[in-house]
Amino acid sequence: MNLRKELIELVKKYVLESENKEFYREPLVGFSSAEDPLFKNIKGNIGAEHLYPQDILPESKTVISFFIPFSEMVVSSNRVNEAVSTEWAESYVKTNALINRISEKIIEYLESIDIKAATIKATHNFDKKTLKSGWSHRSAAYVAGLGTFGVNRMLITEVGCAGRYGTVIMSQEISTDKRTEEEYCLYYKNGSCLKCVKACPVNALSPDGFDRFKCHHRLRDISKQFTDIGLCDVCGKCVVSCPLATIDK
Ligand code: B12
Repeated sequence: MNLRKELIELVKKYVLESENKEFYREPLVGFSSAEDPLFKNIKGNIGAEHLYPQDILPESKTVISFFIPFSEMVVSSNRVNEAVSTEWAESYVKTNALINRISEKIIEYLESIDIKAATIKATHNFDKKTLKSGWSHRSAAYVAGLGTFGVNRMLITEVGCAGRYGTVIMSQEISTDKRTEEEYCLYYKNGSCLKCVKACPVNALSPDGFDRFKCHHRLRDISKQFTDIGLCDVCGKCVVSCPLATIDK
């Protein structure tokens, strides 16, 4: 098997055999070049604090992005009313841990075959004042061809937008993925939908922008309900209201 296939299989195995496998569907993995000019666009878009792959791993050649999609069970549990479901909160905590574990396993494997690698935590790696991180997993996933952005600010993939992203950067060059031409978001496609905008309980979303401070305020309030589960600054109504939250391949 070649390295590309091995890495894809490794991610699938850890997700589909995880102790909470009922939370997930089959993951997606994409590869981009660490030299892709879009990494410069991301820095321009997000700000000077956003890192290049080379800032994280000086020898970086390839960026591995993976998406762990939530199961219909997790998504539909959070559609029921304005309250956030326990399953959504639990899947957040478990998936962040799973992303970090998978990333560490990939690094362990790559180092065992003399390839250097590094990762960035799944979340809680953002500046509390600006609410921006030094590494945007979903922007990297866009570069790796995993999807296109929606009005809800999620990266929408061929299997939907409900799920979470991880990144590993490695020193080995391998073939990269083509970016998708597909415009998934129905508003960007034909001006319809905007269900995410209507679903946001604090009106943080509009087709022209997103008030991340308003959103963060709600997430922090919600986290007080789930202290027994862990740090659950969650909501996800803009995700589960999207008709493309889950897509059957
Ligand atoms: C800080 C942060 C927040 C902040 C601010 C969010 C924001 N939109 O800015 C708060 C606390 C409010 C928040 C809320 C949520 N978050 Co959050 N958060 C992060 C974190 C840690 C950093 C994101 C960041 O730096 N944001 C700053 C903005 C400017 O960058 P960005 O949103 O990543 O990317 C934007 C730009 O790149 C831009 N863009 C515009 N044009 C173009 C063109 C090109 C070519 C490219 C490449 C990019 C691009 O589009 C992107 C989306 O707006 C990431 C984890 C990580 N390190 O990546 C998770 C992350 C973004 N969060 C996530 C989620 C799921 C949520 C919530 C649904 C909460 C929940 N789990 O219930 C809400 C949704 C809010 C929303 N609609 O965006 C997921 C998103 C998964 C997905 N399917 O896309 C992430 C990626 C975590 C993960 N590991 O999967 N979050």
